[in-house]
Amino acid sequence: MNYLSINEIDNLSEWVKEAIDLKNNPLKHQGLGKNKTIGLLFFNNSLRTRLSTQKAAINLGMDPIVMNFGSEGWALEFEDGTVMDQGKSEHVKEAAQVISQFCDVIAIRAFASLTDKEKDLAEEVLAAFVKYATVPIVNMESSVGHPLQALADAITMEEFKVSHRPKVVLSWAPHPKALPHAVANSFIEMMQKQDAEFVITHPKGYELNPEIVKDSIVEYSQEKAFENADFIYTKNWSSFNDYGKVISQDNSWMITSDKMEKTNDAKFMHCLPVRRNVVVTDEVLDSENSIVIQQANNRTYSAQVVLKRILEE
Ligand code: SN0
Repeated sequence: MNYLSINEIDNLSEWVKEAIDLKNNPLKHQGLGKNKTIGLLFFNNSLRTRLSTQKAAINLGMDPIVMNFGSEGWALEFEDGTVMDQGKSEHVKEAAQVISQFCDVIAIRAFASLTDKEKDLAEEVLAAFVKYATVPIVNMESSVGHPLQALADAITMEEFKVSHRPKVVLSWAPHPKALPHAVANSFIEMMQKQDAEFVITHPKGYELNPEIVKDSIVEYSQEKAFENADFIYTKNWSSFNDYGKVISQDNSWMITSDKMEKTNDAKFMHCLPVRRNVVVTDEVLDSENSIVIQQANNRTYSAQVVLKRILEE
């Protein structure tokens, strides 16, 4: 079993329940991963993903080993048939097979380039490891998705929801840099598996991939979207149509207390890292209703339920 996208989850409520059980008793399956190694490969920065995935592995008795390709690994070539006379030292074909001999599971973080839409949509890095590795692969944020984050989000909403069918709003917010679509994509795919009133809100021009949004509701008025919301999930992303571009930094989209007051006492969520007073004000982020720290804690249990299922196979 690989964990490449949210679509790997057959029964979301069962996975969430299992994660909450693991949270209550994290060391229960400590024998499961004995003498098993997980290799965490990073092509990009990480705080939560790196530490929570290691923590999850340790809770299951596994030994994590970590490699940073950005700074320490050989620059990898992903294309077939290339003449490797430029900067790339090693082909993923060898690298993935070699790493598979050292590891029982390989987890990979490789963000979208945001320059080559076609390669990003084809999941160039993740797909190459799936093709050439001989062990299960876990996605720790690829160009298209961040399914460990979305599963942690589902766990968090289960813990904090006050109504059976909450109103959940995914709101774009401004950011100085061009950010990937992965977190928003997986959150949408996860919400499509939930019984909830789900609304996406963003300025015109920030439409996400229609193949992911499908028939989820898009409301261009942030104010209208926030009415009666139980959860405000905030995330910046760059334009998908004008691929990878920052087309607006409209700070009237920043999450403020005034806006939160229009909701049904909504909880504030964000995957972190978050830019204070750009994406969200200090006041909201430091408020009682902000659950970003609890949300980050659930990263351990989302990773743990995934690794447990892989080990059990
Ligand atoms: C990443 C993203 O996909 O948006 C990772 C989120 C888990 N976020 C960033 O790269 C933020 C970087 C910044 O400078 O604020």
